[in-house]
Amino acid sequence: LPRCEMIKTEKVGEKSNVGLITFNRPRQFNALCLQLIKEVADTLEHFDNDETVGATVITGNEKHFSAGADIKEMAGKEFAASYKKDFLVDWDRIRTVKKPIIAAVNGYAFGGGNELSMICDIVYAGEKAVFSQPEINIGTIPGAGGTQGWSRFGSKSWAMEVCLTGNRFTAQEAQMAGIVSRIFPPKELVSEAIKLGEKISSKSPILIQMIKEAVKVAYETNMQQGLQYERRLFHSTFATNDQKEGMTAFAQKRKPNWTGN
Ligand code: CO8
Repeated sequence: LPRCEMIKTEKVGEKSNVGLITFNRPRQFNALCLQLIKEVADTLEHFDNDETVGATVITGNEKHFSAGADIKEMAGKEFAASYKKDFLVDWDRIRTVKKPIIAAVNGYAFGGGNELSMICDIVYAGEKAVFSQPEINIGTIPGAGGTQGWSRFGSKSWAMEVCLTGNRFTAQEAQMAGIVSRIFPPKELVSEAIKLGEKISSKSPILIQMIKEAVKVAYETNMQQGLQYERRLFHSTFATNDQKEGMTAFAQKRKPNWTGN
């Protein structure tokens, strides 16, 4: 695993087949400085290349998932340097991770913190989670996907209200909006997310990768192109060993033995 200072990284689950990334800047409420985001991207890429890992959970602590971009680091930025260096470009590395990522959100998920959870493929929240895009209150706007995520995964009305006001929303409201799938008691959240990761890790890795790719296409293209993309991937499953194994095992009434090929 890459050496990290701002996050804790480990392999968890009964078979050590789930990656776990825990933000570790509690005094800064897990604010996402550039180094922290780079460490998250490096670790996710590492897990993508580790054949023993099938999914990764990202979490903070019980009070704070993350208070967003590190405002002190960002305060002095100028347009030209931000533009030329494409500030936030490391976020694209997180968007292109192939294996499923699960966000386990307890406490505050503000600004970039919430945007990071929306890049994850599945979001589980603790009952006391609080979601907000407060950028409007500090002289900027969401920059890591907030306006797009709330619109595409939620709705126009939610996106506008959240981003225009900086208001805070509960886990229940975030679930209603569509950006959270399940809510758990805070103490059970991370273990539930890990259980989900273990379940995903027990499936065929190549088929899991195809499913993530196909679902993501739904948010990037129209229905007709999305259906075509899905059907082509579906056709390609018949070129895999795992399709042969899965259907043979079904007929033989036994558990499939996935190889990921
Ligand atoms: N950045 C840097 N430091 C922070 C941040 C932050 N986002 N949030 C909290 N801290 C620090 C505080 O400065 C303070 O440090 P210190 O003790 O050294 O003064 C410590 O954490 C505790 O904070 P508070 O004293 O304010 O604690 P409260 O319990 O009173 O309030 C809040 C907690 C409500 C979370 C409050 O701190 C707050 O409003 N924070 C800012 C939230 C915010 O505006 N986030 C959005 C940032 S903008 C953004 O994310 C843009 C997205 C662009 C892409 C992302 C790029 C990485």
